[in-house]
Amino acid sequence: MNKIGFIFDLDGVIVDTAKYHYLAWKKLANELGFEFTEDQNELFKGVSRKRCMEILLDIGNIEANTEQFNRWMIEKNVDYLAYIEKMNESEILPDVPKILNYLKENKMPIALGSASKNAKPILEKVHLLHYFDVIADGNNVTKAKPDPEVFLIAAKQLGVAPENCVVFEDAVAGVEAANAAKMVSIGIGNKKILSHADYNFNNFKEIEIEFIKELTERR
Ligand code: B16
Ligand code: MG
Repeated sequence: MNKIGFIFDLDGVIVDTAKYHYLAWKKLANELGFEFTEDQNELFKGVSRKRCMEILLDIGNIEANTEQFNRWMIEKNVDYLAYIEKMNESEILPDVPKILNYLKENKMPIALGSASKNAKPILEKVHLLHYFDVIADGNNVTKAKPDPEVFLIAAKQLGVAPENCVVFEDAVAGVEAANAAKMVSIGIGNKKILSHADYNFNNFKEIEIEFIKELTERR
């Protein structure tokens, strides 16, 4: 078996925190006097907090100075953290532990590659933090996905060449980032939307251990 690094996105891959991001952004939008729909929330997936704030203000046609912009971002995050506080193992997406256990048992390096600045507390809440050798997240990066920076940092910290890394992603920007990093991209979710991924699965229930084994043997 070759040494392959496995990099997991967080929101939409390990847990579905998008619903909490949505509720927190919606509350802010409503306070600012406009609606924010679940469809619009799709634009926020995999996108940095700052960029989300910019898109939200565009939707509401609102101009903000830096002080307001930062204050609203903090407000949103405080509301989001209240949801995170209540999370537990039941929110882990189906069969994620099956893959993590297999990788751990076979001593494969595992990293998180997420845009979130709240990644560590979320992994702690759902009791998955101990699986990860490396956490690359919104706190380490200067350039958001689709820039490959977060995945390249993860690979470097794992000590694995980018071309020997496999990325699990649910967002178009994330798949593009993995491809730009010359990593194997695995799209989790709608195949039509994630058509640029090297492989596609609707969820981890569809991923057989045999497939993971093949990835480690082929490279
Ligand atoms: P935070 P991922 C992303 O997570 C979310 O999909 C995106 O909606 C969010 O804005 C971003 O994290 C930043 O999150 O506000 O917690 O720093 O998919 O990259 O794991
Ligand atoms: Mg995601």
